Amino acid sequence: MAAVSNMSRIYGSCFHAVRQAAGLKTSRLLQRRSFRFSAVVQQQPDDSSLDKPQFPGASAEYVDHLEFIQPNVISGIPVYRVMDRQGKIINPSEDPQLSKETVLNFYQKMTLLNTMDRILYESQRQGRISFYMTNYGEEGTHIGSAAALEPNDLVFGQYREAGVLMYRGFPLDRFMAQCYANADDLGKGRQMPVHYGSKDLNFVTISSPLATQIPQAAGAAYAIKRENANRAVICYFGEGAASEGDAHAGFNFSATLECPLIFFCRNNGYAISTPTNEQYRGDGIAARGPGYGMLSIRVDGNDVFAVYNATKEARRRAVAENQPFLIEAMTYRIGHHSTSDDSSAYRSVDEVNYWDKQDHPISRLRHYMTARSWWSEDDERGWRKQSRKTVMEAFERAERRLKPNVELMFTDVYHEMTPGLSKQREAMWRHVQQYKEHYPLDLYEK
Ligand SMILES: Cc1ncc(C[n+]2csc(CCOP(=O)(O)OP(=O)(O)O)c2C)c(N)n1
Repeated sequence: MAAVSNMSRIYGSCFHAVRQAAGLKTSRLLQRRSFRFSAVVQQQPDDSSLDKPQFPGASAEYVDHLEFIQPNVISGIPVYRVMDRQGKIINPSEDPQLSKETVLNFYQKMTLLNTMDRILYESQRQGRISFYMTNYGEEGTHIGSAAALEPNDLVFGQYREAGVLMYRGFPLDRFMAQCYANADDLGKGRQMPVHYGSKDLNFVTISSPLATQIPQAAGAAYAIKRENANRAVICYFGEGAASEGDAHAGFNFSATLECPLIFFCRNNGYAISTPTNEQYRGDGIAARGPGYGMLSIRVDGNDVFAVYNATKEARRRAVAENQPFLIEAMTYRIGHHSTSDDSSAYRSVDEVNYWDKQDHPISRLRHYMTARSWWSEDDERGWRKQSRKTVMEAFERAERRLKPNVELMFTDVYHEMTPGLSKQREAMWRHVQQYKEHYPLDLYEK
C-alpha cells in the first residue's frame, strides 16, 4: 500500500508539473527538452491527453489489458535472394546487371580465395605455418559486399573476411607474408596468421578478441560523419560475436549518433562448436536491428548478387542519410573453425556435404555464368591450373623470404624505448647468445 501511495504521489506531482506547463505558454525547459512533449502539451490541452503523457523514452499508445509482447512478433524475417540455386535470376527487376567482366572477376576472386585457403591450410598441417582459418562457403558474402563498397570506405573485419581484402587488391604475396610472418609482412611478423591489415586498402588490422571491432567501427563512422567525408564504414562479425557486450555498445552508439555504418553479420551457423540454436533465442541477428532503431535486412549469403544489392543500397543510404544498417547474411561455414578445431566432433558429414555440394555460392555463380555462355569447362580447367600455379609461386616465395629483423619486436610502441623494454631487449639477446643452436639468426633480416 505504501508503495502504491508513493507511486501515486510521484505521478501526481508529474501531472501537476504538466498542467502548470500547459497553463504557461511553453516553458523554456520544455522547449529545450522535448519537441514531442511540448507539441502534445500545446496542441491537445484537453483532459484525456493530459492523462496520457508521452514518456520521453517511447512513443506508444496506452492499453488497459496486461499482455507481454511475444518474442515471435519479430520472427521469420525473410531471406532476400536474387538467384536461385541454379543461378537463375528470380525477379528480373532485382538483377544487378553486372557486366561479364565484373562477374568473371567475382568468380575468379571467389575461387582464388578457395585455392589460397587450400594451400595455406595444408601448409599449416605440414607444420610450415602455425595457424590458419579457411573461408570455405562464405565466399559470396565477401565478394558481394566488397564489390558494393567504394575503395575509400573503411573496413573492420573479424578474421574470416580474407575475400574482402583480396577483392580490394591485397596481393597473394602479402597474404602469404602475413601467414609466414616474414620480412614482407606489413605487421612485421608480430601477429599470428590471418591477422591481416592494410592502411593503403583501408582495411583495419584484425584483432582476435571477439567483437572489439564493433564499437571501434562505430567510433570510426562517427569521426567520418563529423568530417563529412562521403565515406562509409563496414563492420563484419559472426553471429557468435554478436553475443558480446561490445556488439550492443557498437549498435547502440551508431544508431544514436547516426553513423554511416554497415553492420555485416556473417551468420554461418556456428561459433566454433556452438550452433545457432544455442547462441540465441530470437530470430537471428537481423531481428535485433529494429530494437536499436536500425534498418535491417536478412540476405542469402550464398547468393553473391543478393549480398551485392543489399550492401550497395545500405552503403548508399548510410552515407546519404547518416544512419547505420544491419545486414545479416545467412551462410554456412564449410571448413573447420580453424586449424585448432575438428568440427566432426559437433556436426555431421552429411550436413557439411549438403552445403558443399548442393548450395554453394561458387557453384551458384558458375551456373549463372554458364547459362550466359560466359564460362566453359575449358575456361574452368585453365583458370584452376593458372590460379593454383599463381598461389603456389607466392607460397614458395613467402617460404624462402627471411624473417623480420628481431629488433622490430621492440619498436613502434613508444617513441623512445622505455627502460623496462630496454632491459627486456638485453635479456632477449643474452638468451639468444646462450642458446644459439635454437635460434638460426641467419634466417632473420639484419
Ligand atoms: C572475447 C573472446 N571470447 C572468445 C574467443 C574465442 N573465440 C574465437 S572465435 C570464436 C567463435 C566466434 O564465432 P562467430 O562470431 O560466429 O564467427 P565465425 O568463427 O563463425 O566466423 C570464439 C568463441 C575470442 N577470440 N574472444
